[in-house]
Amino acid sequence: MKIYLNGKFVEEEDAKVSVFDHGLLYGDGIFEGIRAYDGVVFMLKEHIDRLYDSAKSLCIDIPLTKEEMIDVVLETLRVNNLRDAYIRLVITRGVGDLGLDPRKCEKPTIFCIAIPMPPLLGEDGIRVITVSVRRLPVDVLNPAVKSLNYLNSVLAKIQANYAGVDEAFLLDDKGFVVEGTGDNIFIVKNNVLKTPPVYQSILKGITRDAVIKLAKEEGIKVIEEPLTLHDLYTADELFITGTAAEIVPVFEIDGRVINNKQVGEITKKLKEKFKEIRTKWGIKVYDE
Ligand code: PXG
Repeated sequence: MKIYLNGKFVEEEDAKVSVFDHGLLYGDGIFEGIRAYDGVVFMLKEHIDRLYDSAKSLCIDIPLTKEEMIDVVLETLRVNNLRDAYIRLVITRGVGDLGLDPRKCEKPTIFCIAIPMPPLLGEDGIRVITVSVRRLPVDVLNPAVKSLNYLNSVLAKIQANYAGVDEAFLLDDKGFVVEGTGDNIFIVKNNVLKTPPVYQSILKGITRDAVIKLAKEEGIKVIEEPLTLHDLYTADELFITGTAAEIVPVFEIDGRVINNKQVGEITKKLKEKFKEIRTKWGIKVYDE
């Protein structure tokens, strides 16, 4: 496996970063998780736009243009001969000293990894619990910034692991359900698709955006509004979306069974539609 690291492709064993890198020392950096399906990088432009927005927010000056960054992703797939892959693109503040002042870091560290990876949570319905760890409020550390600080999600995942379930849902500081550790949440109630709005503490998921667009194309009404646990417990259908997990139905939440542990009609439709567009909405890796 060849990995892009600061302008070069190197073998995995040579893909090393400094112990003085502020990405490692402080979680000071940003990333994207991206997928390629049959030689097309799904919504790559949207991922790159979100990456540069995260960078702007954290005052990280990426020394590549967006077009050059797109080429880094495409080239990483080409040198590894991959058509289907999960891609991790990471930018850190760079190498500095043992103080957290970012002015000590001269240039960002950039790396890109591409590996074959099946859907993260499998293909079946999953079990989730709501955990006591809350999502960070927007005025503390805005979850819209896809930063290398994922401790909030890691702590939530630890609670899910301890409870023996597949995923954790987090509430915001007001008690509304906002998202999973690495995924957005949707419910279906009376044929209406509902999901938390971006003004709540959430990451504006690329898969979330695609699902909303697909639903609208199918004539399904979509409402972005704050959701309570009661809304989830009494939903007709419940599912999560994310690049790593894709679209995954939830069969059980906090012990409440959803839709008799069957994949709901709207979830099924959206999964089918997603399969159709995932090789179309994106950028081609190879000339064919
Ligand atoms: N919310 C959060 C907090 C995320 O981290 C999503 C939603 C979904 O966004 P996309 O754009 O992927 O539809 C994410 C995705 C993992 C993992 O291991 C998840 C993410 C990143 C890295 C790993 O599940 N983020």
